[in-house]
Amino acid sequence: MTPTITAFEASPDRGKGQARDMRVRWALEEVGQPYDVRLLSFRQMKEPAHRALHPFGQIPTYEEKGGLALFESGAIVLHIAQQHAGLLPRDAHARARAVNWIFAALSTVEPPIVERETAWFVERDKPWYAEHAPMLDERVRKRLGELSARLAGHEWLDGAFSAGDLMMVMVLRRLSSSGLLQEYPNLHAYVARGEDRPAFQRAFAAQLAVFTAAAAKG
Ligand SMILES: N[C@@H](CCC(=O)N[C@@H](CS)C(=O)NCC(=O)O)C(=O)O
Repeated sequence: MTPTITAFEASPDRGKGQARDMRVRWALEEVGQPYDVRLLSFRQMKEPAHRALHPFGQIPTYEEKGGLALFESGAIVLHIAQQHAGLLPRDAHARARAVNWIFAALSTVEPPIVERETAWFVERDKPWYAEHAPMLDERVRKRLGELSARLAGHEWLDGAFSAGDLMMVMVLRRLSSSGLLQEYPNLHAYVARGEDRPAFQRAFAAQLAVFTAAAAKG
């Protein structure tokens, strides 16, 4: 059975591929697994039918044969990578390290990026924002500097491209319009390498098509 994922009916990022269904789409494209998409409005995301799948009323979710339903982009990408060849190395240690990088992306690199983003959305008109913003930038820079040092001149984080890179590239892409990523040329090039992958391009085009159709409808 073709798995079904959920995504925004009209993504607030206007098709820039920042919504987290993009992580799942990219993983499915990398392993060559076709998928269906159920589009949801913000109202539908908070209704009981969707909350039965996602306790926090968010996207993405993932459903597959046998009744398995998952939420959390990290858990979904990991599941896809475990079910199909192509996103995790065969060697047990290398596989564990790739999983390690998924967690690093989500639990160590993403939080300061999201904190910075959230402050911009909800606090930028507040009197304290001008003082707070440089501190948030510094927290992001700390992680970028450390990650940049580890990546050094390598193509990917640990050998061949893996689900760990997929997640890290997706997390770093959140900084695309911030100018911060450009301060670390190897990370900037790393994200560009991820975005150049044909599977990324297919996933990006698919989510953009959803936004374009929604915009045309008005
Ligand atoms: N930790 C979750 C975060 C999910 C999340 O924040 N989803 C956003 C879209 S990218 C969402 O549904 N936002 C709407 C809302 O929270 O009401 C994951 O990685 O899947």
